[in-house]
Amino acid sequence: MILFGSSFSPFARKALVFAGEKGLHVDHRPVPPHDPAPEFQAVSPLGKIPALVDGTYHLADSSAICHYLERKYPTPALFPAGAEELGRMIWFEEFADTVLIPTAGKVFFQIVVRPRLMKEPTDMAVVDQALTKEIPPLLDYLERQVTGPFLIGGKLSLADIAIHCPLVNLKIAGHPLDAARWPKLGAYFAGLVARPAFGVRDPKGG
Ligand SMILES: N[C@@H](CCC(=O)N[C@@H](CS)C(=O)NCC(=O)O)C(=O)O
Repeated sequence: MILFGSSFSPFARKALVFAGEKGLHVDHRPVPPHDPAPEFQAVSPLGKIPALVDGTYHLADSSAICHYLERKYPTPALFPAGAEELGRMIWFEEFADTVLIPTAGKVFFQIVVRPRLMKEPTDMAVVDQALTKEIPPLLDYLERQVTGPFLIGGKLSLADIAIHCPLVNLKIAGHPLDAARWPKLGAYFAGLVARPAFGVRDPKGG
């Protein structure tokens, strides 16, 4: 299996950690979005990362990849069995993908992507607005949801993997979660990143 996508991308990180927790070996190709390599272009119709190639089969979306891997490699299960728990897992993944990633992504884009990759200056007003106004209510919400090492049913699930990814981006950008302000979330995050499969590192840093 080949997984295209730099782990600077929280979506690529989600797929990489998910595969790692399944015990799967993936040949990781840490390309950026819209990489011109023909083998990447052929499997990512929108040029987005991540993209997975499994033999003659391919997929380009982190959620689709995780669903595919869960069905193809059911053990260890990373989706809960019960209807209510499955619904909550999907909610947390959606919350990560559509709310937390875009918001934390503003900080990451301004502090890491613009200066390092685009050779452009950081817009500190955007960073300050995200850090002081937009992100804290989201972390307050998560702080209320966390009751232990995992969000759902006392077991690791895609919900945990998805939620931790944007928190990694904040850390790489030099704004790690303030564990004094969000202590339950801080302990939860520390427990997750201590797991070997969560130790994904981009070759360019982070
Ligand atoms: N829904 C997609 C989103 C993937 C995505 O937006 N990846 C970003 C990198 S973090 C990307 O490739 N952006 C390039 C673009 O939007 O053109 C997924 O879950 O994989």
